[in-house]
Amino acid sequence: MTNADFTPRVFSGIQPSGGLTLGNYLGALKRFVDMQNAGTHECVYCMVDQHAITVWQNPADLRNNTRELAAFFIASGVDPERSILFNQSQVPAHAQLGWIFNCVARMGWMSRMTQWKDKSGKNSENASLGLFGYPALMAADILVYHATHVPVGDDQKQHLELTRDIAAKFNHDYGVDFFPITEPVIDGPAKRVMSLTDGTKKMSKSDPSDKSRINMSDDADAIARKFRKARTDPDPLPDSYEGLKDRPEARNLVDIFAALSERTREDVMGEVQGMQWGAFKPLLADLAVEKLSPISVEMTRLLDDPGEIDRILGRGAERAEEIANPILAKTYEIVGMVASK
Ligand code: AQP
Repeated sequence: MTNADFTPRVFSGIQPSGGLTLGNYLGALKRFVDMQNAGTHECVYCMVDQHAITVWQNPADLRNNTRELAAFFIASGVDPERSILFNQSQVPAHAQLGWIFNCVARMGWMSRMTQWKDKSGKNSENASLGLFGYPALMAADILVYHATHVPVGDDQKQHLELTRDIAAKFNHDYGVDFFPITEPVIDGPAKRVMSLTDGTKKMSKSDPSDKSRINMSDDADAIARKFRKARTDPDPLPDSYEGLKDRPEARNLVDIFAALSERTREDVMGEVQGMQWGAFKPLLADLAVEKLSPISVEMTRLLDDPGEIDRILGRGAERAEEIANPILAKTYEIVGMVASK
């Protein structure tokens, strides 16, 4: 079988660990909406609460962050009728397939994951077993839907390669052609949004400096201030995108502008070439406020009714199970588990 024999299906997830950034929006959410609206794939989107607890989460915060993330999805344009939207813990098939993949993935593969090395740091003896096993659960999140495509930011590339390795090893070991070899979808100008204070580092919610990122909760003043203060070099914008090759901070701001305005980098360069930062930064700030403010206003409105958010997620989980449970049952059968009830 090739991927063309599987139903075209997108899966992606975001951790409800709080502190959503412009990186999450441009690298993930906005592209989830684009894939939904393209109408070519069935789209399954998940708040991966079981991944979030691989590092400590205060229970009350986890509950709030899950609802806030659901509001972020919906306010950004994910339609819970057209896409399937739910939180991971409510579909036990993820964890059940995750266990099987724990037995397929090799220790050596997992130890090479750069996110494991970064997040466990020098204190890996004290990191949770879940943090180490995270990529096997992520493979299960994807493959329990036989997802053919996964839109993610560039930082998730290695985990998707591991997902492909797990699928291939399972298929090989059991002599089946059961799991698709999922294609990562890592494209567009904002596949890796960088920090506003250091163009060589990813924009991230865990950066100690709030100035390094745009939070989805930032108001217009904060957005304008952060872009105004964003680190750049003294030169004006060059004539072409190639001219930004060795200018990571400048390139990042142009990439953000292109992604927010849904234009190509070349098109943007045609407009802004030769500009000084004093002229470009306010343009960028205005654009960001124009695009992000309606999302945060809508999030606030949705969060006024958490019961309705829970109802939407519950319905999404039921729809997700209709796809996931038969795939899990077939996996058990392949593995040799006796279906005794
Ligand atoms: N800076 C980014 N640029 C592009 N895409 C990004 N993503 C995250 N940051 C960027 C994408 O957002 C999705 C959700 O990722 P996650 O739930 O794993 O969140 P995260 O990667 O933990 O977010 P942070 O801010 O990067 O957290 P920390 O600081 O804990 O590492 C993914 O598709 C991811 O690629």
